[in-house]
Amino acid sequence: MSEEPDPALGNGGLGRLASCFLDSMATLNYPAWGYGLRYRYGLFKQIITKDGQEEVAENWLEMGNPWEIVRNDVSYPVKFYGKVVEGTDGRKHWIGGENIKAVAHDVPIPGYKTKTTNNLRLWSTTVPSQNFDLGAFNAGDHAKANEAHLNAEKICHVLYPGDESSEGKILRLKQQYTLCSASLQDIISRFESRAGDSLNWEDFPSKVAVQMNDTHPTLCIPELMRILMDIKGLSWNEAWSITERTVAYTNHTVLPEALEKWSLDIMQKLLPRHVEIIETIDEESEEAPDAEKEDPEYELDPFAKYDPQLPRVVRMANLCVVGGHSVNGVAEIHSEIVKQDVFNSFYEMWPTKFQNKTNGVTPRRWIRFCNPELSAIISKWIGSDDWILNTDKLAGLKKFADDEDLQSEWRTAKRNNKMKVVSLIRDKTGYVVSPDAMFDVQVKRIHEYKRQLLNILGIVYRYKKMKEMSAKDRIKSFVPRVCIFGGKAFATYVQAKRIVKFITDVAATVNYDPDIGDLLKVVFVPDYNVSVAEKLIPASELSQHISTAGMEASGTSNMKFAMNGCILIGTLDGANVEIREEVGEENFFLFGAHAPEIAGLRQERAEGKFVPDPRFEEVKEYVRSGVFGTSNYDELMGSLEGNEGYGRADYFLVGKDFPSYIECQEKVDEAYRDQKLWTRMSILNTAGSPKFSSDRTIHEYAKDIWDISPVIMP
Ligand code: 4GP
Repeated sequence: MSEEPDPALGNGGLGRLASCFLDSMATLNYPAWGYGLRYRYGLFKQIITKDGQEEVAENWLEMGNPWEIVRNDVSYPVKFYGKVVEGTDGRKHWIGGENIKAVAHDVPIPGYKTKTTNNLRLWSTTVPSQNFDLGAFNAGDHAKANEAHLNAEKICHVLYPGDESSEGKILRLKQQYTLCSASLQDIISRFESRAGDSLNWEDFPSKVAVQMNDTHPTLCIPELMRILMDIKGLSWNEAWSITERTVAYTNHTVLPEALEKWSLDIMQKLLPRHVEIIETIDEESEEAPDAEKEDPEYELDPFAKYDPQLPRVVRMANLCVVGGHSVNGVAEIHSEIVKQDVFNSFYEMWPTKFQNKTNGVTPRRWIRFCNPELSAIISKWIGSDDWILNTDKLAGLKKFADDEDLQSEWRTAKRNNKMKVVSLIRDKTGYVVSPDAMFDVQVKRIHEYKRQLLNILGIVYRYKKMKEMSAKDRIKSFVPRVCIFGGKAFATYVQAKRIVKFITDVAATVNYDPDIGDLLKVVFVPDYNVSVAEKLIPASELSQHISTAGMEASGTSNMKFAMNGCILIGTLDGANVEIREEVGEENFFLFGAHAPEIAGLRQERAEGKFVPDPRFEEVKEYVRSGVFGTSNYDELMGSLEGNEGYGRADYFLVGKDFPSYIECQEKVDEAYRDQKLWTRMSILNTAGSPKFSSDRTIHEYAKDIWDISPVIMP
């Protein structure tokens, strides 16, 4: 039974990666802190109804949080709006405006088998005490008296508040600035108190490294500049040199719509001093060598307009690249795309800034904790549990991959884990599934580029073929499968929500079809989160990582599945490429177009030159015939065709990859029929996963970007 809810502090791979990093940094004794916001409510709790996904508030703090220590003694002022004036001292002063207070909540992060415990410091927001309007309150105007409170507290109300309205946009920018300002003030105050009388700002970059996890903390750059110049009295050149050597940037996505752009108007009002600083950074960066190359205005100018009709925007990722000393992608293929495509002009100008840091996951949570039975088997066959701290030891399983005793223990552990998921599925969906079927899983945020639609259309194709056969042929031709989905669609992402609804409709038809029985079940597990992942991953036999090549930066669940002896079906994308190299090509089911082909294929598609496979046409027609209920799937199917009104024609190339996907799925069935072969492949996935420990990743960040060494407390 679970005693407490998951912390609702993240949305997907980005936040979960940070959690793995915290575990590794503490375990490896690196002196490191994590910073974030203490959201009162998470993204949302997902409920699945007959209409698809519904969102309700995720009140994870309802029963309190026993793991945090409220630090009322650690708080910092944060300002918004106001104006900038020049003081008699020649410094800029940011005055007036709205003033709030960020209060620290500390979450201790103990390392594994070490005394080191690091800190995750989360900020909540409130008003400075003198801001409570006691006069208004006593005069009966309670709303007015509480206004400042509400304004301050709503900053940390929810993770990723809707940002379609301008209020929503302002709130998000306030969140980002609060995180940057409070965290930097905290870092600086620690630096000053440790330096004592020998304070020298030049030492700052050798004592502090700030790693920006995506663009949300970009404001660290102008904020550090502001503090150093306006408060500490340094010159522009001094402050810039310190900032640039302190800050580094990790890019986690190449999707243009996910690269943040902030309206200059909003930023100007909310953070007037920061806009002055960004403008100066912009002017200075234009003087960088070779800036005239290509289209420097467009590429380099953080203010560059996408369209002269649109208001000016600040492109946060560009600012990160200009202001940081290091830029990294999160898997080899992704880091190449970052250099050759997304930030190519910058790369040509500063080639040495760019690096790769392939993601990793912590083996403590993602094997030892979530899969105790498999862990015991691994320790027994390797001869110790050292692998928990040194995943290289997992390679020791390779030599036993065909050993019948290991194989039998391995299968028993998988079967026991599957039994737990049978119960979970029954509890959460009411569906009864067989533990003898293959568990085929796709769990991740619902997004068109991740192509849950390809998976479900493959299932529909399978179902149609089953229906066309006699009972005898059906049993001969198909391996029984339980196809499991999980993941949240962002509340305003209409197409993703259609996909959720479609999956649940297919489930409702297939699961009650007496012709099919246990040969095929489809399940959408509601409210996917870390706790659900901890159960599903150890029980999975096949997992799907089937994004359009070039679009998934890395993926991290692919690593967790491989570690737990699950075999992957996937495209050559993100970390799949490296996983396949490590576990061996014969232990990975590969299909689909490759990244360098994608642009050409899209062009072909747009020009109407694409000839769809008849099996793809057949499956769409079947869906449209109404087999899966009364819903009209015109928009969904139309998006695969680019019919008028449905936008870009199959931008994610579901149609192009469909034939190779279903053919690959036939190979999966074939391999699964040979349980010895399958178990060997499974063992070799675990044995081939040492590289994907976040310990390896963190050692690389420490050495190549932060220049820090482990510190063992006496
Ligand atoms: C995710 C990427 O989509 C995923 O490929 C990657 O593994 C993960 O970051 C960690 O690097 N990005 C996000 C996001 O979650 O919000 O951009």
